[in-house]
Amino acid sequence: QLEADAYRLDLAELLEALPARPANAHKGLYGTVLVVGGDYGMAGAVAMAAEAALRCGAGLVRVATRLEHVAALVARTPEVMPLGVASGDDLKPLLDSADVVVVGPGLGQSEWSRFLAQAAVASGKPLVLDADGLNLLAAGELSLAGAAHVITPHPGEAARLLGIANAEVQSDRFAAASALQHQYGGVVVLKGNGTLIAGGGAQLLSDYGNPGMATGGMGDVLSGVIGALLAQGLALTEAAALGVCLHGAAGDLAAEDGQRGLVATDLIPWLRELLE
Ligand code: NPW
Ligand code: AMP
Ligand code: MG
Repeated sequence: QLEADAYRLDLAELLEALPARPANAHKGLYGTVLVVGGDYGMAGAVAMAAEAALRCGAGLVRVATRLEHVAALVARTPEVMPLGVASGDDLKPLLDSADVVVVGPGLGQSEWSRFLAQAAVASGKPLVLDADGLNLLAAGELSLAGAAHVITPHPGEAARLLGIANAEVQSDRFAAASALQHQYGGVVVLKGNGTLIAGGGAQLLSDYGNPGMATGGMGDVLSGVIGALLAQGLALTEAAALGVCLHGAAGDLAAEDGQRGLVATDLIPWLRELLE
């Protein structure tokens, strides 16, 4: 049934979309990704998205998060440029300097979260909307009209966005992905066992990935991967398709040491390896 309904993606073919780096390359060629999120209790989500973005070749990666989380982020990954922000106004200069904005990893749904997400959407920059960015969208707090975007719901988030039960999403994932694309436009990545990518035309299917990936933080890594590919100039569908396959294939390589106990950061070194 799957083969009849969607085009099955091949990682090696998709990787051809990423050109080799010229000898005179500089970081400005590879874009600036801004990750917005990391409310209290979820600082790790932005750390994972940012590190994944760096390991997928973004030129610069900034993070807008709670001030209290900045020191820990720098200590873990000094290449990441985190800044504490208190409001949408604080976010403006970071948005101005970004080529792509990843909104949602660990963002929460507080007033702080809402103001940051609204400022990010208003910036007009290409967006990857995940996690609490999607919850705010489902709650009617954001309007995506006009912004180029990739949304990356897991089935629970997709159910909230569509106002249906989780089981209903899972009973016909093709229909759910297509309903999301009609409702929200842009490119939809419906995550899970057999991730679907819907961008208006035919649906694409990635069968990379494994049940070892059913653990916290996996989706946060994916949002950073797709953000980095967009920042390097890939089109929305291309970045979503390559990002999903790269992430799944990294999960498969990491799972060679065992699925149980696999963690999201285990994927990160494999991302780089696969991109060579
Ligand atoms: P159930 O239980 O089956 O009814 P939530 P979250 C469903 C941050 N994180 N197939 C499932 O529903 C994120 O970035 C931070 C079927 C499940 O209970 C977010 O900002 C981390 N159902 C925030 O936490 C690490 C599926 O959705 C429910 C499904 C909340 O995100 C963790 C859970 O989803 C996390 O990433 C599937 N394949 N997948 C950190 N270290 O900082 C999910 N569901 O309620 O949206 O919560 O995904 O944990
Ligand atoms: P999230 O729920 O946002 O952390 O995202 C989980 C990530 O792991 C998504 O990219 C899923 O497609 C992937 N994943 C989780 N469980 C599985 C599974 N059983 N098979 C394949 N991929 C999975
Ligand atoms: Mg998630």
